[in-house]
Amino acid sequence: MLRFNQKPTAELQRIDADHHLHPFTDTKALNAEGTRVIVRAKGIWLEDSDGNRILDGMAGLWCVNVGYGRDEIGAAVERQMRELPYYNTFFKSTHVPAVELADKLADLAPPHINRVFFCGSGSEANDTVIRMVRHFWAAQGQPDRQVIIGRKNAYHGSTIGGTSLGGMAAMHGQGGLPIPGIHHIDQPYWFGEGGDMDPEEFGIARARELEKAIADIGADKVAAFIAEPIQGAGGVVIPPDSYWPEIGRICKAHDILLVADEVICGFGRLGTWFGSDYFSIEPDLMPVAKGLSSGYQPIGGVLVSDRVAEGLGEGGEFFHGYTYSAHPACCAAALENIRILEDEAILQHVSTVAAPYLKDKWMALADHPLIGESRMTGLMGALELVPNKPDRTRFPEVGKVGTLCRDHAFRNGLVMRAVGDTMVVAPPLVIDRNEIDQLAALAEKTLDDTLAALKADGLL
Ligand code: PXG
Repeated sequence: MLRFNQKPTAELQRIDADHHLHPFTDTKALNAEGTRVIVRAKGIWLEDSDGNRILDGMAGLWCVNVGYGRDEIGAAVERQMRELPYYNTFFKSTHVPAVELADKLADLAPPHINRVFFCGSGSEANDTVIRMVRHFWAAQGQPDRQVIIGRKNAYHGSTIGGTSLGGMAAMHGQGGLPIPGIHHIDQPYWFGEGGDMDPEEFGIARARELEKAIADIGADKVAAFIAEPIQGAGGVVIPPDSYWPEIGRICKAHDILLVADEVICGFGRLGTWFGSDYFSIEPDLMPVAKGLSSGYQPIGGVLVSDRVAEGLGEGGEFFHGYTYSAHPACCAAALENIRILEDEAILQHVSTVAAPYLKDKWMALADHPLIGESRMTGLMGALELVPNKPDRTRFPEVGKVGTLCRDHAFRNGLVMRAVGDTMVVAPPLVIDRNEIDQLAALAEKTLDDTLAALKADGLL
């Protein structure tokens, strides 16, 4: 039992302000306002320390795929903790949960992917990607293939490697990133950047930026291209249908390794095991994390194609690994999580029930006067907030209205994320029809409240 469970909210907030530095936070501003204290959760519902029930439209941070309160996962972790709480997988050792999870992942991944390198998070997975693709090419006798091409506004994590691969300008602005040898091309974000182009034509144009970058840098210097099947943290950027096939063609034509960052899209979010299955992408590497354990334990990995695994094998020792690579308790959580996804047919629930039903309701929100576009694929959705519906222009101060809308959502008992002036949702995959009705109703009320507040302040 936690010693602090009985403390009042204000005291928890004070102690938190005194001692806890939060991720991605302006600490001074947060401490002036006070944190929200979440005490428990069940299914898709959070409860805060004041007893409020909140619908978690973000599945934690895009990760609690099987929903909260799954005692089976806790029990599996406890069993493993009693049996073998820790052992490493360095120095000629392995353990049962690592063997079993690796076998399972090879089963779920596309046929040409049969190996996994384990780590503790999505960021570590992407740091592994950088080291792995560069070493792979060196082992092939092409040590000059070092450049990795990513995309602007992509998110691949917050370590130095992850931040560098990602295309978040604000993150690069702190601490002199990206590291050398990373190049960024534009994203396939039609609503924000498509101009007068038709979406499919725009998809091809953005994919061809990869071909141009390869030509400019020289194919003999490019190691890999990395992208999320659907950009999550960037604002649920769903590429036009033309985009991924053209990217695939370009990577093959120039023998560039294709890395599909599956940290959000993996493990059922699009109703398939991987986003790559949904878009028919043929990746060489797939970093995974989040939904692998539904966030119950911190675990990530890089799923590796036969070609890359065998190529690496020619390079002698790969000097890379983490103390917690294949942590036994985390592997046990992931295995139990995957068992739940399979036994409860949760992917089928997403593809045949939850995603189509939520998409219907979500697309109807496009009629709201504040919404310029609504989009949804699988259980990843976005709403573009605009001041003037027909012409796709944005509010002058990016993020102000998004933040206002997010605050109204919380007040209404709904977690939605604001990415600038784009509202995003990615609920737990187990959300049922009745809960989808509630999510949509809360989102609509939130838009009405935001519109009323903007009018009251003379901003519209
Ligand atoms: N790749 C992708 C595609 C991600 O979305 C990471 C890698 C890094 O994973 P770790 O486990 O190191 O955090 C992510 C993480 C947000 C938000 O606010 C998104 C993420 C993390 C934190 C916040 O949308 N995605």
